Amino acid sequence: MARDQLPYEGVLVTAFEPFGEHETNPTIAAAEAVARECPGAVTEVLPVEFDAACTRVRELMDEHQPHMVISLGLAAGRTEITPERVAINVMDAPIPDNSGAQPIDEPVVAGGPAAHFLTLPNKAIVQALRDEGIPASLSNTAGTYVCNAVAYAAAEHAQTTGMDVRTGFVHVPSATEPGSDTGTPSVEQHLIDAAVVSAAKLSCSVRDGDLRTDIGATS
Ligand code: PCA
Repeated sequence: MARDQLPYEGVLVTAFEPFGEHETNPTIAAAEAVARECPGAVTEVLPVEFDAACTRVRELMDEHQPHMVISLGLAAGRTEITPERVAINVMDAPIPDNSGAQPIDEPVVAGGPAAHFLTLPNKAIVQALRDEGIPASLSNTAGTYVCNAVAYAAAEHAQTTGMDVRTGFVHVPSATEPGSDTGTPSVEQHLIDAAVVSAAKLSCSVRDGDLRTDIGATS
């Protein structure tokens, strides 16, 4: 007998381990929130290692054949939840990754295109989060560290395998530590969790295209 499909089957959400000077990574709790609130979604915490993380996201895609990949990363210093528009084919690491690797100006995929547009409904996500009172904006750069590499690897894998999947990336700010003021911009963890859950749910309801709204940037 065919098993009933759970509502969020086919959604893959990845988080990252802590890295660099960060003792925690708020994406882990956000992925746990997705696991709780989106039945059927697959979640996994990736190592902050260029090679291992890119390999693992490809394996997860092969294994689960998702229709949507939402990768999450910490962007300390940002003040808003920021879906990423694009991933570029370069690894230029300002600090070593958690395995000690520090590639400088190397491609994520040798011979791959310079960039991939990410295909989540990013503007619809930004609009929905703003409507919920959560600070959000569209980002035009995912940086050149492990997050960008994973976003690129997933998009490239989707294209080269012909998989019918939307791939995207959402950077989140540091989470506010209760009672502490570190001076780093931060958003409360429960809002980060709510934002990521909303992004996952919304992406499932907007299956094609995106909103056409003027939230681009002049610089
Ligand atoms: N943020 C880093 C890597 C892991 C993470 O959470 C980045 O933005 O590249």
